[in-house]
Amino acid sequence: MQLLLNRTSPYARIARIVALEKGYADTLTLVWSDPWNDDAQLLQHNPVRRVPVLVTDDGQSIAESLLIALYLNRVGTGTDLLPSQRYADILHLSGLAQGLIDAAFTTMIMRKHHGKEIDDSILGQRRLQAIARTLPVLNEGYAAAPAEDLTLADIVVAVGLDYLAFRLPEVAWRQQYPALAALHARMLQRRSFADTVFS
Ligand SMILES: N[C@@H](CCC(=O)N[C@@H](CS)C(=O)NCC(=O)O)C(=O)O
Repeated sequence: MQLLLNRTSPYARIARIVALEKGYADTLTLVWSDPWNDDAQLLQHNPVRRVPVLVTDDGQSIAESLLIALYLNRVGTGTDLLPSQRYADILHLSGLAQGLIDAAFTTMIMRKHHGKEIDDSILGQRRLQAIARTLPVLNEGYAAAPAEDLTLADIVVAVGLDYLAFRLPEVAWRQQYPALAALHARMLQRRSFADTVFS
C-alpha cells in the first residue's frame, strides 16, 4: 500500500498516523509528493491534485483524509478507532476538528498568496471566527469525554491543534482550553505522532 503525502499537510498527517496506529508501519510505502506543482504521480492518482491519497495493493486510489481513515480502520489491525458505542460522538468531534483544520489551512494558504491583510477580508474574518468558535466546543467535548482508548477524533483534534501550533501560533488554545491542552500533550507522546512531526 502507498500513501502520497507531503510533510506539512495536516490532512496527510491524519492519514499517516491512522496507518501507523492500524499496523501499517512496516508495509506502507510513503510517496513524497508536491501538490503545488505538476507532480505526475499525484495527478495520476488524484486529478484534484491534493494530498493525501492512499493507493491500495489492488491499485485503487482513495483521496480525502477521513475516507482514508475509515478504510484503514476497517482493514487494519489494532484498536478500533470508531467503536460503535461512541460512533456518533467520535464523528461529531472529528467533523468539527476537520472544519478547524480547513479554516486554519486556508488561512495559512491565503496569507501565503495574498499577504496577511487577507485576514481582514470578509472570508478571512469568517475563517478566524470559525477557529475561535470551534475550539471551545471541542474543549467542552473533551472535558466531558472519557479518556479511554484512542479514537479517530483524538487523532484529528490533536493534529488540528498541532497544526495551529505550527502555522498559527498566535491562537492561544493551550492557555484557554485545558482539556485540549491535555489531549494534545497525551497524543504527542504516541510514537505515531512523534514519527510524523510537521517539518
Ligand atoms: N479535504 C481534503 C483536503 C486535502 C488538502 O487540501 N490537501 C492540501 C495539502 S494540506 C493540498 O494538497 N492542496 C493542494 C491544492 O489545494 O491544490 C482531505 O481531507 O484530505
